[in-house]
Amino acid sequence: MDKTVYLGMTADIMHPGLINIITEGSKYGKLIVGLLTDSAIAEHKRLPYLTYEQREFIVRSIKGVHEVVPQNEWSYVDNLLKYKPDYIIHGDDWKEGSMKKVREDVFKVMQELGGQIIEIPYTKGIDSTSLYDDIKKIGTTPEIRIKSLRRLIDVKPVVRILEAHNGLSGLIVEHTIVHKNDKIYEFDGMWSSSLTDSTSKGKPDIEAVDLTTRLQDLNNILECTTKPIIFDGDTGGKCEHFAFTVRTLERHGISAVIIEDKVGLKKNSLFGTAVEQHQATIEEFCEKIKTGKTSQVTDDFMIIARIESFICDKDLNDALTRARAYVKAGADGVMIHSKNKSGEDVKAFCTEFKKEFSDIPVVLVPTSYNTFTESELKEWGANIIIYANHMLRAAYPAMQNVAGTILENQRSLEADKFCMPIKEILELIPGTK
Ligand code: SPV
Ligand code: MG
Repeated sequence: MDKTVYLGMTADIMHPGLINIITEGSKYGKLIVGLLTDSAIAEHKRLPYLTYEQREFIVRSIKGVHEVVPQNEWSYVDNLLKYKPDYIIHGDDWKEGSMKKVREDVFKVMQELGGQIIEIPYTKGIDSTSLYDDIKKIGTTPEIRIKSLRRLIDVKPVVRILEAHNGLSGLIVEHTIVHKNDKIYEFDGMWSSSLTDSTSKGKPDIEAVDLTTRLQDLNNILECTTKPIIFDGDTGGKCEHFAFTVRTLERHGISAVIIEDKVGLKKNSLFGTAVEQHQATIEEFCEKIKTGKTSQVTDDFMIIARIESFICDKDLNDALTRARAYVKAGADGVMIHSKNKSGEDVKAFCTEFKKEFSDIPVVLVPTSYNTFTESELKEWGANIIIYANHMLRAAYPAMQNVAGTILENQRSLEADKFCMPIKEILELIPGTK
């Protein structure tokens, strides 16, 4: 009987190293490629550029591949137990780093199964991580960027978004990575916040900064990042204007707009009832959602309805009634907002809403109820979590401190320890030299 060989791979960007390992593996028997699904990859690496179906089509056509099967987990264990291969083949690069634990588990299972492990020298000089980095430098297209938010919602337990208000903060969201417990944590995308866009221009958050002005900052972010962007559309303005806003955002490759059900002079929600805030009627807000949905050109763009009932001191019933109407009007998701620290109102909403609409994404902005972790919010029913203002709030005290230190000392020596070294700031942005 023919021997079988198992090879796990993502196979997003094809390169000689992958063909080499396929050729080597097929020398030992029938090669089964365990192709990692998007959800298997999502918590460990960036989502592949190609969909599972596209990757499967490519791999299945490569000489030496006998069969392609889905690998639904980052760990090989389940598939090894299922397919019981005589061999597993892997590059020897997994001896170190984040794949070490995966390798240990493979050794245990293969020992139980009486199979063998073939480790071949890793093909130097070319690998998908450095190819990814090269592609990242080139950037992305509006079409790919728009689609990426829906793909992330589909495969990630929760989509993690951080506010960015200029190119530099966008770069931080794009590149910050934390390695913890054999996993890689990074932000999935950016929030273009009305609060931080206005504040960074010295203006109040009252829709005084117009779309054209906000697009200038957004363009800088688009220029140096590839991750999806969710745009804070405030109230969406007049229906007639919202139709243009939707198309403009779409053309720029923005994945979603969130509009809030307020009317009149909009004030920031975190003031709560300390300022006058008025909610739109259900009918008028539904009209706006419908206008947006009929205006968009692609199927990918999302219009998310933000419910301000708790901000305006209304109850759960009001929030749920609105949510039902907004979904019926075509909203692709809902955001429920609150400034209550306990999180109880938001949790109750999520629980009830998800009973009726398990497939409609829920967005949370846990600025006030910030004691809850992402996995707790996910348990409530959150699909997207937005850290809505933290980059600007972090930057301002740092700048204020430096300004004060210079004034106190009448020179900048003492402030230097709070500043990035000149050499580092000069080299911060690739391509500066
Ligand atoms: C923003 O970031 O501008 C928001 C979220 O709309 S909040 O400030 O919490 O209202
Ligand atoms: Mg806002």
